[in-house]
This record gives sequence, C-alpha cells and structure tokens, in this order.
Amino acid sequence: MNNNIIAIIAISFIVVGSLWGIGNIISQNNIQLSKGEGVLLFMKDNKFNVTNPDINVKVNQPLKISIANQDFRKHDFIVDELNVNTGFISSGQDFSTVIASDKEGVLRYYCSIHPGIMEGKIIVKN
Ligand SMILES: [Cu+2]
Repeated sequence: MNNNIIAIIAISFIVVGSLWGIGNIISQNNIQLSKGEGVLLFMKDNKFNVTNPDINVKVNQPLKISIANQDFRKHDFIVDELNVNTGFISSGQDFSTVIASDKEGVLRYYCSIHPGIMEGKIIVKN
C-alpha cells in the first residue's frame, strides 16, 4: 500500500518534471506562439531568446512581436527595412509591435546598443 503511494508520487514528479522541461525547450527554441498570436522575444544576457533565433514571416501577413526586457540593462529592437524601432526598453518593461513586409527577403533585426551580438534574421517568404 505505502509502496504504491510512493510509486505514484514518484511517477507524478517524473511526468511534471518532463512537462516542465518540454515547456522550457519550446519557449527557447520555438518562438512562434500558437494560434497565430505572434512571436515572443525576451531580452536577456545581451541576446534575444538565448540564440537570436530567425523570425519567420509571410509576405503581406502582419506578425505581432512582443518584446520583454528581462535583462538588467536597456535594449531596443530595430528593423531598419520595416521602419520598426521600439526605442529603449528598460529593464522589466515590454513592448509590442507588428511587422509586415510586402516582399520576400531576409531582414536584420538588432539592438542598437549591442549590434553584432544581439541581432538576428527576419525571413519573409510567400
Ligand atoms: Cu541590447
């Protein structure tokens, strides 16, 4: 009896633990949110989402981008070709914007304070 309870508790921990792990992997590597809600970028350690991931956009289809600064310093988010510039986002603040492009291409997004280390690609495809 007691052994069964312990086994059930142990299995519960394993299930919850692996779900938690999967959630973390998804939040880091798959920045596309479900239901077409857009993309979440968090700024931390002078990176966007740890790896500065590619952002995929469809031509003529606006994509909402929510940006959260989880760092201890200010950053911004700029896409020159799309005239997107959030201005400085302070630690703990967030900002939402929409990007849209009417032609295919690869665009650069970056932080003007940390160009080179804090930048990635926006891939626009039909
Ligand atoms: Cu920055």
